[in-house]
Amino acid sequence: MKKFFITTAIDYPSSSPHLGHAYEKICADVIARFKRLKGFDVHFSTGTDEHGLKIQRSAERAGVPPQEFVDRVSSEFRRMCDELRISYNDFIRTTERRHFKTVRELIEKIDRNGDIYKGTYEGFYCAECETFYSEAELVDRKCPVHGTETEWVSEECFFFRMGKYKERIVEHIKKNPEFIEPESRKNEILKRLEAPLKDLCISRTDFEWGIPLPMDRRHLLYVWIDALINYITTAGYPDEQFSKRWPPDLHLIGKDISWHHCVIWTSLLFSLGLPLPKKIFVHGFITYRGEKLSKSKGVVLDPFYFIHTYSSDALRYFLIRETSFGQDGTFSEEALCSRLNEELVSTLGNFVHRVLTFTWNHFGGKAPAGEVDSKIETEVKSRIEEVERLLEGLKLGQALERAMSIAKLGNEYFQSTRPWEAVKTEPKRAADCILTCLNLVKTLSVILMPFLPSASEKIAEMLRLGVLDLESAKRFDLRPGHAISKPSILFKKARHPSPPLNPVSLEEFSKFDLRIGEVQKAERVPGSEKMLKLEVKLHHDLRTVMAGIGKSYSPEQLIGKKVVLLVNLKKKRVMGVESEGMILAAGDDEGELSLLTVDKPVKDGTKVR
Ligand code: ME8
Repeated sequence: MKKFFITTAIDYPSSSPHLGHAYEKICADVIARFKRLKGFDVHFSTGTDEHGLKIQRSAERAGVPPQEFVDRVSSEFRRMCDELRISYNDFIRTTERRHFKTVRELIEKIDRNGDIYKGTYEGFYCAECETFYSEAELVDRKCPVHGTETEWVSEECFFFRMGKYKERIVEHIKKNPEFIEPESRKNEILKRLEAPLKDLCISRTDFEWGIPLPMDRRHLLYVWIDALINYITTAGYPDEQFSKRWPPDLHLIGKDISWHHCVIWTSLLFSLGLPLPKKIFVHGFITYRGEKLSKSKGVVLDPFYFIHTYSSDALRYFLIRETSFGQDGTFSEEALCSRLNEELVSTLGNFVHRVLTFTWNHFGGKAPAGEVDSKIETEVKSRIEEVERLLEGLKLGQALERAMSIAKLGNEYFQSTRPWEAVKTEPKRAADCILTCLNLVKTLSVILMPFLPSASEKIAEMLRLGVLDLESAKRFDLRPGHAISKPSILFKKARHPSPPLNPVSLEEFSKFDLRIGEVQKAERVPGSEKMLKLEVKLHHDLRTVMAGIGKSYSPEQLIGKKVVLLVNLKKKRVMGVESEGMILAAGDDEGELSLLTVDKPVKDGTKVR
């Protein structure tokens, strides 16, 4: 079996994961799942980068010991991967024993090779990206990546002789055009390599949270060296499996860390005498309203919110389909919602549901005795081959578009063959159509697996099929008589998020007279499930208020409740009753409502401000 070893960056668990982290893991997962479908023995690693100044400071701010801090935050990263259905084989944490062992052995080896020496470092350091900068690299004396203040460092440290590998690195990049992709990123690296390559400071003595150097335990290893070595640890070093897995076929990383991988990592591997990765693919950034995601700027997109609101498949679909892999991509909840409703619900979900319910209702849940349409079979085979080519070339968005075009083709074919009419007049034509469509659905369950694992599994279950490989997706071999399960819905339509309203001034807000009142009486309004007629006591008057909360509250539950009432709303007749205000509740029209109330005793009639 051919092997495929793919890695993502390991994330800093200095704060909760954001959508950029999710994006990278999803892209890697699409590739890993595709390779498995093609029969490769895949090792897919991801994890967290847990040492260094940035983590130490985050733990201090949280007031907990660093180990306790990283245990907690790393588990959030892992949960994010699990909820996104990331099919990693190893979730590596750099605070694990196995990693310490590898790091120590390899540092000793580099030292024995004569590539480590003691000296004095003077320069700038950005703790946000854990990177050293020369004065010339700073922008307005700030970090060129984060725009934050850097720190002046002047201390005795150990150096790695990175400079001596410069010519070999340049030669390797030039001789192997597929080593760094996309091309623009490769050119950036080559351009930077035109300047002299300095040796790298690889130790610090002014913090505590890291791996001590074997040759002098007062020095802690520079966190990037510690982090990069994770790829060797996860490959199983020094066990036998290491030699089978090494080198990585693909390192997937973001554009801010290409130098660390293409230059620092490459020179470390040269020093260690290990083969280089076959490819470093540099992806772009997910941005929001034109801004970088950044906790300090308050631009944080929480992946859990999108997974729980729209499903992990919908988020995966959106991020892959909306971006061009290798370039930056813009996130918008509105656009996510549209793609879910228009493409996953109306195209894919609709096609699968139509075919399976038709089979269930008209053919007793079994594939009918018909013949498959060979033109459709040939067309689907060629589209799958196209998806395969695009995925091999890491054109993830285009590959997904082509895979979804098979569902579109299915809908068009179903619509033009009109089996709902043919079943009465030309039963053979209806049987041919449904058998062809069932095979199309089978194809989709396989080809969509890398992108939409949950939906694909659900389709395969409804078709009562086991795990299939890519070759089987190209064959229309689902035969007459094959029994399916009762169909169910694949994707639910989502409501569009409410757009933010125009800003209001305090003066405008103060026009709303909101008061606390107590519900004295409550009764249902005949003929309506939703409407309740309430009597609400304010300071010295009693208001009759009609409230559409009858599906979430019974009249009995409301007696004695303190509610928030808009008292200066114009009077309005509702179902024959004059309503003198409106009570406030959270939720939408159709879902569960929750009344706004107060959490301390407050006199009736008190103003809400
Ligand atoms: O750099 N969009 O960790 P990290 C897309 N620990 N990707 C993004 C992104 C965004 N908005 N923001 C960050 C580190 N990333 C190191 C890696 S590897 C040996 C050590 C990507 O948590 C970023 O480019 O800052 C990187 O690939 C990954 O998320 C982790 O970033």
